[in-house]
Amino acid sequence: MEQKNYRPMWKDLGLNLEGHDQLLTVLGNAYKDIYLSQENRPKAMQYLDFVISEAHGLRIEELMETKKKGNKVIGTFCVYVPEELILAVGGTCVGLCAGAEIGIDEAEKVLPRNTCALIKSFMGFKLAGLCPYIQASDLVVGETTCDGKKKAYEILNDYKETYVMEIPQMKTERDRALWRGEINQFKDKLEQLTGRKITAKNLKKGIRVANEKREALQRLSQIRKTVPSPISGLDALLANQIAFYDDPIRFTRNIHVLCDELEGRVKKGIGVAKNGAPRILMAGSPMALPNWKIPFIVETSGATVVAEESCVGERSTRDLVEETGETPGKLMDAITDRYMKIDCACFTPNQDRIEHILQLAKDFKVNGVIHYAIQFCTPYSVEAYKVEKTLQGKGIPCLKIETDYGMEDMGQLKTRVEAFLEMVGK
Ligand code: BJ8
Repeated sequence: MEQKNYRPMWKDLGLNLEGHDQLLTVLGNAYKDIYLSQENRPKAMQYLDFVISEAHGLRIEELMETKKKGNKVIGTFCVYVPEELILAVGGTCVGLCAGAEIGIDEAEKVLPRNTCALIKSFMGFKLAGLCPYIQASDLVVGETTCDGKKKAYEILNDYKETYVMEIPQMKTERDRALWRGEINQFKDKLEQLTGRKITAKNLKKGIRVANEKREALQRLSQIRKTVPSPISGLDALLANQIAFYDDPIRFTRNIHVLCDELEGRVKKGIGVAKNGAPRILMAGSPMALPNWKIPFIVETSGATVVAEESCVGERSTRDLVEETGETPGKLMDAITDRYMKIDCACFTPNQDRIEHILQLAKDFKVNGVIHYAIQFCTPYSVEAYKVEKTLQGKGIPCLKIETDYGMEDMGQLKTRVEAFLEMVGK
């Protein structure tokens, strides 16, 4: 099929066309090398391959179409932003580009060099004019999670209106009250932006759509508990990454098609890796699209990643919003409670996260845990100490990795991962 010419749309969006062409070439080649070279992929992955191939084309065209109808597009960087409220006003919530080493030179003009790669990436994408999602967004919603993000949003706001939600740092009743107030204020902001009221009816519908997406991803996660896993960690990670920007209803439907196929594989005992391949849990910082570096190293070294304890994974799909409330207030209470359960390392203390890691290690019958922190991410790299200590206490091997989005340390990381896999495989 001939590729449609999206250049006029990209030009209207104010993208840097030359840089954007280069970006698409690099990403296309990386996808071919990392994804399409995998053997024994489920057929239903073709849907996700298609979504990736049209991530800057058809999907952006869809966003522009919905905007023409008066609907708003809201860009986000964190799973704390409640998608349910955005859906309630007929909006679309999209995760913004933050997973590639792009526009770093531009980013480092406004940010210190020792800023985490995710933050440098989103700033770089914006300043270099390479992210069509931020260009298409009517509003960016940030959050006061880590210090780096919080301060970077002040700078981002000079280039794109950025509304910031205050996330508490602890989980006491007082913190819940603060977060409940933030949800209310966000509701007011959305109503003002769209001129539409949030009602019990549209909010219930928004909650259902977001819950259904989570349920589909939970089903996918559940299937990966099987030994051997019928899907690679790379493919499952891709599903979790695409969840942040595909149309939620279409995405949910297609994840169920994938799960049907995987359940068929399970019945026949078909796995993606050799029998006895080590099963690995990845824990830590989120892997935003197209950050595939560590799972690629792990899986090309003979192991399978069977779960992600991450916001691009279990942390954002584990909990549903209770749907029984009959007023907007009651439903927002339920949204507040659901989001208060997110165990981001920005919270203190954060014992729930340690418990979740132990539970996942048990449920997914893993041979070892790789703790991944994006370089210069203080919350996750500091918390790694407690994670490792607890796992060691339970006799579960743990490898701590800190890295950025660059490829320079691939060889060194591969050596460390291979040594770890050899150890856990014994
Ligand atoms: S709820 S994990 S998505 S904040 S990697 S920018 S923490 S220095 S991404 Fe996150 Fe929300 Fe938490 Fe999840 Fe800062 Fe660390 Fe960088 Fe991070």
